[in-house]
Amino acid sequence: MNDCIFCRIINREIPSTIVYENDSIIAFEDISHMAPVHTLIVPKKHIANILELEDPELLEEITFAIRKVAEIKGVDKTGFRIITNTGDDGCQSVKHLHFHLLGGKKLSEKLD
Ligand code: DGP
Repeated sequence: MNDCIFCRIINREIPSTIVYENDSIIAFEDISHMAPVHTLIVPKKHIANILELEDPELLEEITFAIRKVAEIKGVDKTGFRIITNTGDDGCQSVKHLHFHLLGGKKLSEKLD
């Protein structure tokens, strides 16, 4: 998937600020921060979106990575929000499964 921007970040073809990484997951800072903490948690395997996620072990690894990133970014005690935009109505712009971890302030209760 050479045309996938997140695959290119994973392959170090595009620089990013990496927050956490293991064999199956990478987490890096979102290029356009929407909150004081805005980190993307991304499986290294190219999966289009959450509807294509069929591996329960990978889901467990994503959950583990979310917890790790929340600790690293210092929002595990204060709270945060996880968002995975899916498809056109969900405004998914990058077609590689990713989870936005947002926090560092009291977030709006509004969806948009
Ligand atoms: P979404 O709209 O849910 O598909 O979110 C994609 C996010 O990816 C968006 O918040 C901006 C971020 N993004 C896009 N291109 C890059 C990039 O080259 N580097 C980084 N760090 N983030 C990117």
